[in-house]
Amino acid sequence: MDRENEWVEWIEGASRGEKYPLAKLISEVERRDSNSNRKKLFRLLDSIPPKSNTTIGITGTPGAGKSSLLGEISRKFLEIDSDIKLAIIAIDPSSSQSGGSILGDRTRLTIPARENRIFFRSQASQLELGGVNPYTFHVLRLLRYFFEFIFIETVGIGQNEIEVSKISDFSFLVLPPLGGDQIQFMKSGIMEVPDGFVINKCDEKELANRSYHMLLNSLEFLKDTLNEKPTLPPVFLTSVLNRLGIDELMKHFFSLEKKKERHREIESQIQKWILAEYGRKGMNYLSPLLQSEMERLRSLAKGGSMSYEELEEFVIGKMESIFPIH
Ligand SMILES: Nc1nc2c(ncn2[C@@H]2O[C@H](COP(=O)(O)OP(=O)(O)OP(=O)(O)O)[C@@H](O)[C@H]2O)c(=O)[nH]1
Ligand SMILES: [Mg+2]
Repeated sequence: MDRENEWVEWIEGASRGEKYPLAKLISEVERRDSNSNRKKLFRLLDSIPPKSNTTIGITGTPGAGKSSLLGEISRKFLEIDSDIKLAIIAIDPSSSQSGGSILGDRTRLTIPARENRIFFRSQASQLELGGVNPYTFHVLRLLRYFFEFIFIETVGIGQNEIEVSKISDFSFLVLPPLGGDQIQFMKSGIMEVPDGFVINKCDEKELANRSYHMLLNSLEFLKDTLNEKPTLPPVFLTSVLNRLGIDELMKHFFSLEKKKERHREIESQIQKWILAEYGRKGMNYLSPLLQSEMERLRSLAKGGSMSYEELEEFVIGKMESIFPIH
């Protein structure tokens, strides 16, 4: 069967909620150098009526309970009688194992095989600590054709949190109950990014209250340091262990009003791509060139006929001749 016919079949299957054809489609957009394939595939996908969807990035410190929360949300989601569908992409820092096994195993969540309202996918991370994979964006684009809600779990705060907030409509930071070192990073400005905070593992009331006030104080402090005073993002207290606070969090997720235009996401991806591509091409040109210049540079440096600064200027001049700035 030719490729496009196969794709049409997969798209039909995925639209019916079948997991295997959807997994096939995902593999297709995750392929390296898949530009021409992707172009055709997304053109085919555009024939499906668009769905309205919300994408939510769940990020936070390792082991804070992100997967457990998503597992619990999935469980509750399945109890609700509705047509809407939910997908979860977990960017796994340590493993490239496929499927929902990781999330499922960790959270002991068992989803009936025939259940087609929920879909899990793990994606190997490029970075050691769970950063967004270059293909996450395309997988997200693809999932938007089939699911109303899409969660993306990534590990880490700071850069990863910013990355995921660029490709999702909303992002939430999950933290364990707070300690002194957390207060430090809150002051660093990272706290401006998320649309909400979840303090998980609030198994005891006292611990929960203390953490809540600590976080609130830090946010107030941060707010005071900003010129444009933002409204404080909501803070949720949860315990997966005692099944506390999950309903409130879930209700909030499902009531979020879209705030981001899709084209902003595309702009940020294009910008990222251009920077990476420009840099990669630049290095490809420069490496052999500089290799052959190295001998000359070395002898110039050795002979003392050029100062260090002149050598620097010389190399920069070479680079500029390849990639003119103006
Ligand atoms: N006491 C307590 N433990 C919890 C709670 N939620 C999760 N855990 C435990 O915390 C550990 C880590 O949970 P995960 O859900 O894997 O955390 P994660 O943030 O997804 O972890 P990574 O993806 O590895 O960063 C597991 O042993 C969970 O059982 C909670 O509310 N209370
Ligand atoms: Mg996890």
